[in-house]
Amino acid sequence: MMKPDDRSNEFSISPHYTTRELIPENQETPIHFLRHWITPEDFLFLRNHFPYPSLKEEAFLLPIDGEVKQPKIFRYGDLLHMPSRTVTAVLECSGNKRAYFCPQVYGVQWEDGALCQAIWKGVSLSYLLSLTEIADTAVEVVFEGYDAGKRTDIDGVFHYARSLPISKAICPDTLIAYELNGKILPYKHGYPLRLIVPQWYGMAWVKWLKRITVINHHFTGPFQEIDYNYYPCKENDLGKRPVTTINVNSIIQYPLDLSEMNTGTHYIEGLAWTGEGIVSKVEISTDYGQTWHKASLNQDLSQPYSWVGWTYVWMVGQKGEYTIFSRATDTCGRTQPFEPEWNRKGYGYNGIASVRVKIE
Ligand SMILES: Nc1nc2c(c(=O)[nH]1)N[C@H]1C(S)=C(S)[C@@H](COP(=O)(O)O)O[C@H]1N2
Ligand SMILES: [Mo]
Repeated sequence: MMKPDDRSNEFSISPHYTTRELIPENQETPIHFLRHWITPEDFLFLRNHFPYPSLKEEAFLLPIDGEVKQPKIFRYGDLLHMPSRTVTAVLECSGNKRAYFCPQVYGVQWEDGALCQAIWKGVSLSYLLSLTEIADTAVEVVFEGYDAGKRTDIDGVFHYARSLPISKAICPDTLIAYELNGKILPYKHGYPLRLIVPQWYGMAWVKWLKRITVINHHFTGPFQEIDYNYYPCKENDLGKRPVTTINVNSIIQYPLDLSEMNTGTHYIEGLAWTGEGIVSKVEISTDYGQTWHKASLNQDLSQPYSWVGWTYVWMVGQKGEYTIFSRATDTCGRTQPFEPEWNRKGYGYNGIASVRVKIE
């Protein structure tokens, strides 16, 4: 017979020990909180596959070994004194906007707020690799995090781990970061050390770095080979390809969806970003895409990996219900499509953004 207190026992380990600490923390940022050029720490989204790791002293040692001529263990304190590099870069989860896929897909139902822009400071990974010297046999670099746990699909306990091809690993702006927005990297964002991979979706930006291993083959960990691949077919794995660079994308931040507004002049505002080249134009339509009008890009603060704010002055005299579309294009000629490619795990959504407004 079930005792009435059976369930409460689960939680009686400590009065503060609830399931909240056992499940990974995932939180998005309402897009009207993303109105700063640099997202303040308190407004950063959080994406975790496992509960937060507890860090011991080893977390301040970073080994680099494998296919290198001089394996080394770098101390956190030494990294702080090496030549530093700073990048302003967009961080977007590849599952951002997943909730908008039709038909719907399983996974964290992110709307548009798994996105931020921050200033990341650290040491170029290429600098560290120049000290360890990469062997000719090297193919990829694997980054393992301290967090670990079980998965729902395969047995075993896994650390969060991802790889980069050598070509991306040695980009000068691929960083081992120790600072975010001018302060010590916050614990929830990977303290003490985290990988920064500008232009790639967030899954590549491994937090709580435990070790870096150069390997002579393709890495096949589950966060590389199962997750973070586009599977365009529902029934099989045909067309499978890895998720890498960020798709060209935009959001409308003003007005918010389903706003009521007066006739007159309105400043439609939002953000646009891309992972290849830079954003070359943003266009707005208020007639379901029949006509498009260029928004002005506020490029004063622009940097190679940053988002760009845009504004479109809309003069509306006619009362009624409208849908406003925004569509960004980048210098590589990529444009947001009406229908992004559906894929089973719901990555890379970049369909034209829209909000509905009522003019009264
Ligand atoms: N160690 C570790 N690194 C990780 C993850 C993780 O679960 N564990 N999640 C990744 C994913 S999918 C994203 S989108 C970003 C989110 O970074 P944030 O939580 O700092 O916003 O971290 C990446 N790095
Ligand atoms: Mo992500």
